[in-house]
Formats: sequence, C-alpha cells, structure tokens
Amino acid sequence: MTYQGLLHKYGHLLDLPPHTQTVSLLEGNTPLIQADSLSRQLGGGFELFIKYEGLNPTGSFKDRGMTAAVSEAHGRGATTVICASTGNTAASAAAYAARAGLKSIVLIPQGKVAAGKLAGALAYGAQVIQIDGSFDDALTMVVQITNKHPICLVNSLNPYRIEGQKTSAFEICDRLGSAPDWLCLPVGNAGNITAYWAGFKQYNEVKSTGLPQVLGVQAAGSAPLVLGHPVEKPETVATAIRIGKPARGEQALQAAEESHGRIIAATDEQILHMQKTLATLEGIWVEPASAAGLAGLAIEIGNGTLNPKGKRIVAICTGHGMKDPDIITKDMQKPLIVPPKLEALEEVILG
Ligand code: AN7
Repeated sequence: MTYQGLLHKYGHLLDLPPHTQTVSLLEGNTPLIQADSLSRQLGGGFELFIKYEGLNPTGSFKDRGMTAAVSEAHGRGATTVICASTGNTAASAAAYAARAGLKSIVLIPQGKVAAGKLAGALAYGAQVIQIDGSFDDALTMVVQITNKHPICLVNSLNPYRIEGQKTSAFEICDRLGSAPDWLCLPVGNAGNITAYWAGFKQYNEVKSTGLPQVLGVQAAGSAPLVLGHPVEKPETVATAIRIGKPARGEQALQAAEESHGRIIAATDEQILHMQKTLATLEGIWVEPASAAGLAGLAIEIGNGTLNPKGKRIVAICTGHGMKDPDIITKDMQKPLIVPPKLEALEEVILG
C-alpha cells in the first residue's frame, strides 16, 4: 500500500485528540542502514544500524513530532504556531504550518543557526526573529507569549510533539523485529530521548518487543544533564544541541536510568571526527549534532564501559549534513583549479 505518512500508519497508537486533522508531508519511514565498516572501525563483533532521520521532508527528525503538533493545532482551528529553535524545529514548524495554511513564527538565537535551517525557515515563509540571547532565552519567551496570547506552542513541551516522535521507536522495532540492545542518540532539549523511551515502552507493552539501553549524548560545552546543573552560556559547534536548560531534562535522566543506560558528553573534536568518519566510511553525511550519539558510542567502547560484542546497536542520526554546509567548507582547502585540458587533468589525477 502506498505510504501515507506517520499519522496514517501509527495514529492509532498516538494519544491525539479527536479534532486532529492530518497535515502530512509523508514524513517518517526513514531507512535503517547497516553500518558494517563503522562497526569494524569501532572494534567489530556487533551489528550497527544508522536510523537516517535526515531523510525526513525538511531534513530532520523534527517532522515526526511536527506532523502531530500541527495536525492537532490545525484541527482545533489555531491560526498561528510559534517555536524557539536552534534551527531544525524552526524549518519543520514553518513547513507544516505552510501546508496547513497557518502562520508560523520562529525565534532563533542570533548568529547560531546553521545556514540550511535558517534558509528553510525563510523559504517556507516563517516570520523569523533573532533573539540576542540563547535558545533557552528564546524558549522562555515563547512559553510566556503563548500563555498570554492564542498562539500555539510547537516546541517539544507540546505533548503531541512527543507523541509523533514515538513513531521512530515503532519503526525500528517493526524493521528489526525487536528493540535493539542499545540506542544511541544526541540530547539537546531532550524531547527526542523522552519520545523514544516512551515509544519503546509502549511497543513493548503491546508487542513484547523488549527495551533498549539508552545512551544519550550531549556536547561537552552544553552538557547540563551530565554536569547536573543548567549551563548559562552553552557552546558547541553542534549548534542544534547548544542548549543549557533542557525542557525535558528530568525525563531524559529518567529514560537513561530506567533503561540502565546513561547520558554522557562528547567534545566538539570527537563529534566532528565522528561526523567525518561516518561520511567517509559509510557515505552518510549528517550534521554535527547528529554524529554525537555515535561519538558517544565510540567513547564508551574505547573506555571499555560498553561492551558491544554480539549486540545490536542503533544510532539515531537526527539531521542531514546539508543543513550545515559551513562546518565542512569553512576549514577546507579550496578544490584545485585546472585548465580545461585532458593533459592537465591527467597530471592532477595520475601524477
Ligand atoms: C539535528 O531545532 O532543539 O533533545 O530547536 O536539531 O529532542 O532537543 C534541535 C534539536 C538532535 C536534539 N539533533 O533533540 C531545535 C532543537 C538535531 C537537532 C537534537 C536537535 P532534542
């Protein structure tokens, strides 16, 4: 049967009100790609799969929660949605709002949003407002304004975002036949880790698919859940997860604890190294934040604190590499220029 999007496929498992009217871009149904070369590079002896969430319609996993949140808002007759965002939520909210004929307003931290995300939000017609502050400041502001005015908040504080994002856990179990042994993923505002854990628990109840251990990974310069306190001035090249006060931090810690997993930090260097390794070894280019889960896995295996042997591990790669081209091009050597002559080309290629 033709694929008709997440609410069509999994809506019966999601806690959405009856007034919900589906707004879909045929999100979800993303590939789970086996990564044997990377597994070998990390010592081998285990199955590694990449859930390539960058292949969603706006290039990130946010589309899963956004189809649910905007469908609910649209069905209720809302006219305007708003979010604070490090970029991906903004692009996703703007696209789904456009499709539903709603106005979208997005607040972003000034100068800290990757080019592909800002361009997306603008292309989809959002009103984009830069805040001279952090994501956390912007989130505080959108909560305040939605408490005062009839504007619908579509950050992951909105429970329907979490409902929609559970579907990735369902897809993984449907594809593998059971939950993996470990699930590795980046953690920013902590909506995604909350949703995965809820999704795996729900599927386990209805289908006995088992539960994964969850490894959540923050960027070292923005690691409130590892440090145990908010970070006033979060910093990291992984701007998607440059978040100092995660809205669902408690639930993230609970997911880690209940699953006998943990939340750890990876340095920018480790994150960028994994981004490059994944692209050059497997042909999968993800944005820096999306490599954090795998960077954390590499750290744990290297330390001997996670023994992968015989295990099945799924890493969630949340956003596409094309979201943030500058991170690659800013340090690169300009590609060589040769005259349009065969001999010149031969000289360069064959030496
Ligand atoms: C690629 O877009 O918070 O822990 O405003 O874009 O659920 O926040 C993005 C987060 C991981 C972290 N990977 O997910 C936003 C925003 C990518 C992301 C995360 C984000 P959460």
